[in-house]
Amino acid sequence: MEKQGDIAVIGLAVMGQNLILNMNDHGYTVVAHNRTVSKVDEFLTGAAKGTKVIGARSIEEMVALLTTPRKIMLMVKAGEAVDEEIEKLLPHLSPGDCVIDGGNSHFTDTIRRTKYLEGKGFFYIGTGVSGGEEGARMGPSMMPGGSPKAWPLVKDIFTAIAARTPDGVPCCDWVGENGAGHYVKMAHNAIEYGDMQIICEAYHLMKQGLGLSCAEMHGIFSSWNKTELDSYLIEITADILAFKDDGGGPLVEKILDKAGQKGTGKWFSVNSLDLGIPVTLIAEAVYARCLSALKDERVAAAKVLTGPASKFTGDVSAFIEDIRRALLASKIVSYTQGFMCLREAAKEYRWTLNYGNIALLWRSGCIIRSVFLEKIKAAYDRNPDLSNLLLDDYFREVIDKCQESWRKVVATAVKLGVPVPAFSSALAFFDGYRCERLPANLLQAQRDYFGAHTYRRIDAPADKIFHTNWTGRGGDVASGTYTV
Ligand code: NBP
Repeated sequence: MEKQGDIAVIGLAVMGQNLILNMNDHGYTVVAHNRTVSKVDEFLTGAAKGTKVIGARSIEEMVALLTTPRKIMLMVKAGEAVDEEIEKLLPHLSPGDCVIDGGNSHFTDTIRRTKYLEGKGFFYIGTGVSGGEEGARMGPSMMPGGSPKAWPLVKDIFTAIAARTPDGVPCCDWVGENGAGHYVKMAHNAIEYGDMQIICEAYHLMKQGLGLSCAEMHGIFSSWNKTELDSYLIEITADILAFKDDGGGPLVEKILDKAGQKGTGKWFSVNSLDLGIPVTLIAEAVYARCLSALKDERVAAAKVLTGPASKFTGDVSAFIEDIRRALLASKIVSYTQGFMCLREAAKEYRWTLNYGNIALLWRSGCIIRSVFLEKIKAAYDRNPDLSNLLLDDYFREVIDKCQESWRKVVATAVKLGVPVPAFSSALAFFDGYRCERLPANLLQAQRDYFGAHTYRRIDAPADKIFHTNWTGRGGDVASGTYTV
C-alpha cells in the first residue's frame, strides 16, 4: 500500500468531515476513518467526492496509508470515546507518531493522555478547534498544546487550515505543554458564555424595560456592530432579531426560553474556584442558563411572586447608549477575569502562556471573534507582564467613560425588576477590585470567633498570627487544620 497520506482524521461527524475538506483544499492528502465504517463510504461518495481524500475501512489500513511519522487526528466525542480510540490505535503506532485530539476534551484528560502516550514513545497534541461547522470548513481558530516536539510535525497543516486575522496572521499557534491548548479552548468557550449572556441582558432590558420591538433592537445591534463592540456575536444577534418565522413575526420570540449548557462554561467556573480566581461574570452566565432551565418552576413562580410596578421614565435613546456602554464595560470585566484565570492556571500547571497571542488566536475563525481582541493583544504587547487588563491605560479609560452609564443601567434594571446578573456581577467585581479595604476584616473576625481560625493585623508584621478569645468562654488554642 502506497504511503501517501499526510494526516488521518478519525471521526466523520460534522467537525471531522469539514476539517478533512479544509485540509484537502490546502493540498493535503487526508486519510478518513470512522468507527461506523459505512460513514467512510458515504463521505467518499458524498461531500468528499472529487477530492484527494482516501477512505480507510480499518485502523490497520489507515496506518499503512500514512507517511511517517504518522499524524492521526481524533475528531470524536469528548470523554471515553477519545480513550477508546487511543487504545485501538496504540498497537499500530511506531515511536515518534503523533496522536492529536481535536475535540472539546477536558484539559486534565489531555494532561493525563499526553503523559500516557509520551511514556510509550509517542507524541500527543490536544488542540482546541473553534468556530463550529463553518470554522472547521473555512478556517477555524486552533489552540494546540501537548508534546512540544510534535508541534513541528503539524505546524504547516494547522496554520494552513486555520482562520487568519484581517492582516493575514494565522489564528493558530503553539499554546503550551500537555493540557494548555484544551485549557485555552475551555477559556474561549467560557468567555463565549459571558459574551452571550451580556448580549441577552441588553436585549432583555430593551425589550422588558423599554418595550422595544425586535425590529428596533435589530437596528440598535446593527449600529452597535459599528462601534467598539464590533463582533460576530453582536452581528448574529442583529440578524436573529430581524429573522421572521412563517407567520411573519420575529422567530426569536417563538423560541422556548430554556437554555442548555454543554459543559465548558461549567468546567471553567469550577476550575476558577479551584484556582481561587473570581470569574464571576462567566459563573453568572452559567447560572443564568441553569435558572432558565427551571422553566416550569418559573412559570409557576411568575403567578405568585411580584416585582416592582415601576416603568422606565427617561430618555430612551440616552438609555440605549447607556446599555451599550454597560455591555462594553461588562465585556472588559469578563475578559479581565478570563485572563486572570489563564494567568493563575499557567502558574498552577506550569505553562508559559503568551496572553497577547492567545487573544490573537481568537481574533478570527471562532465564536468570540471581535475587534476588541486586538485591544487585548495591544495591551499585552505594551506590557507582557500586565497583571490585570483593567490596569491597562486603554481599558482603564474605556471603563472610566462607561462607568456612569453602567451604574445607571444596573440601578435601573434593579428598579424595574429586570434581571441583569452578568452586568451587575461585573460591576460588583469592578468595585471590589478597586476597593483598598474590603470587609474581609470582619469575616476574619467571625472565622476566628467561631472556629479559632486566627487572623493577621494591619498594625503587626505580616507573618504574625493572632487569635482572640472573643467570648471569654473558649480556650486560647488556635485551629491549625479547620478551614471554612
Ligand atoms: P460528535 O461529538 O457528535 O462525535 C461523533 C463522532 O465520533 C462520530 O463520527 C462517531 O462515530 C465518532 N466516534 C468514534 Br470514531 N469513536 C467513537 C466512540 N468510541 N464513541 C463515540 N463516538 C465515536 O462529533 P462532532 O460534533 O463532529 O464533534 C467532534 C468533536 O469536536 C467533539 O469533541 C466536539 O465537542 C468538538 N467540537 C464540536 C463543535 C461543533 O460545532 N459540533 C465545535 C467545536 C468542537 P460513529 O459514526 O461510529 O458514531
